[in-house]
Amino acid sequence: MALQALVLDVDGTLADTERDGHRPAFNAAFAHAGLPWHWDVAVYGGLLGVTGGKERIRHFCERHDPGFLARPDADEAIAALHADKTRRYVAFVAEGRIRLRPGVARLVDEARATGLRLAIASTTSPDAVTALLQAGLGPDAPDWFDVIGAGDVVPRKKPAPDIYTWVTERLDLPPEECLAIEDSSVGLHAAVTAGLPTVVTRSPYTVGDDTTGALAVLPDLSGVTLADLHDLHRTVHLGTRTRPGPTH
Ligand code: XBP
Ligand code: MG
Repeated sequence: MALQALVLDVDGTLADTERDGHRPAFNAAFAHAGLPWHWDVAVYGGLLGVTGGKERIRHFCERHDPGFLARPDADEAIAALHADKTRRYVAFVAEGRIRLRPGVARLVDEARATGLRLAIASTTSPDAVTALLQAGLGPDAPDWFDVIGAGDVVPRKKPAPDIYTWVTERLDLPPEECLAIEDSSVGLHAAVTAGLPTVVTRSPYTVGDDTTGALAVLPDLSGVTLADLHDLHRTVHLGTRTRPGPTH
């Protein structure tokens, strides 16, 4: 079966967004709301196991500020904090503070030039995805993607497979005719459980993640051509898992 579409994760895969993008945006929103919370680099790394910003705030409160969750308007307060965080993140990205990872823009160009379909499967908010695509690839870039699955379109976020299933259904493709690119064990688990062969490009927060089940594990996409990805994808159907690409 030939490869028909690349399904790309966003945070950690298209760009290293977490440490210097999402994290300071959360902290700025907390400070603006007069909250004494601050997520340093190490604390935030621990919180990344919980995907989704609202879910991450709730998880933090359960452990460190249960009184906040006892407020009658806790759900609305978390949603408002997260909306403010997203606006701040979008502004950071629009200022050019976050760069795409090596090889990403070139592979997207190659895919477009050869008619390989593109899609996004992310836990982050749609506005955050749009901002990163526009800042990194150009103002029209969101239109290059046939499907953008992001945020709350599925109630169960990664590591649940739902966002990948949501995307492949809308692509109208069997999952095995797609190739996912992910950076984390939670993302890998989501993609593989949904049936997509998956390449992992590790990011700073995910260097120690378990990558069992990945088709290949690469430091990044520099030097990786679309032909390499087609070759890797072909090995799935040979059943050999002979990996022609570099596996670090
Ligand atoms: C990563 C996430 C997100 C981001 C923050 O998503 O888990 O929650 O950390 O973004 P992915 P939001 O790797 O699937 O792109 O605050 O918008 O959730
Ligand atoms: Mg990711």
